[in-house]
Amino acid sequence: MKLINDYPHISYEIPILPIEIVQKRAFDYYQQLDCRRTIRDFSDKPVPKSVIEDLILTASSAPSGAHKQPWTFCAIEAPSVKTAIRVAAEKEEYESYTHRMSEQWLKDLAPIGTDWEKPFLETAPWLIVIFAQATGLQREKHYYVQESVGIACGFLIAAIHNAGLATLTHTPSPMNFLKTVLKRPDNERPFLLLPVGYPADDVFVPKLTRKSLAEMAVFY
Ligand code: IYR
Repeated sequence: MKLINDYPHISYEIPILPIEIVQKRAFDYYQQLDCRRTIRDFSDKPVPKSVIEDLILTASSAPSGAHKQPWTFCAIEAPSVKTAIRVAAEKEEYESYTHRMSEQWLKDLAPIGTDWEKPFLETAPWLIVIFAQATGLQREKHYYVQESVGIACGFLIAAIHNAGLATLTHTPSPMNFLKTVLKRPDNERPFLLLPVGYPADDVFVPKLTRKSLAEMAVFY
């Protein structure tokens, strides 16, 4: 233990693995995450609350600006709350799909096959709504809020996949209704909604390819 600016710092070590093991783990994790797909049809098969708690704890291990941890995870299994969210989300999504989204946007979404109907908001056993805290409850400064919460959501999506469950990054727009339905305080802004559960039987996903390394990475 030593003090830096009068704050305690503890010694930290990660095991130094043989390079063959590092290579294998890097490749295996790529393969594992590369199997992840967004699904839109969920089974109602239950998922224990303890699993959701562990997934949220994993998300909350993400780095954040000045370690302010500017996130709130609202986990919903109550059918009445899920129904309230579905009704409000579909109202907004209907407006978006019929009036607000541009021709180009609708064209870009056509291969994915989305529409304004969001049955997964009631079918999935859990919804996790992630809120970003613009400040603390007493207006304390928070830093890099979007980046921090985005990283935490990335951890969460990876953890959900690793656990053998599925999710979907749902961003109803506008999504301020989530703040009302979930009675969140003024410092919080809705960031993302993730239904969590098992895929329905016979799920289909768009036939997509991912960019090659050469298309999306530059080495110097
Ligand atoms: N939020 C809408 C529309 C939507 C937008 C994008 I960009 C997507 O990649 C998928 C959907 C919806 O959830 O349907």
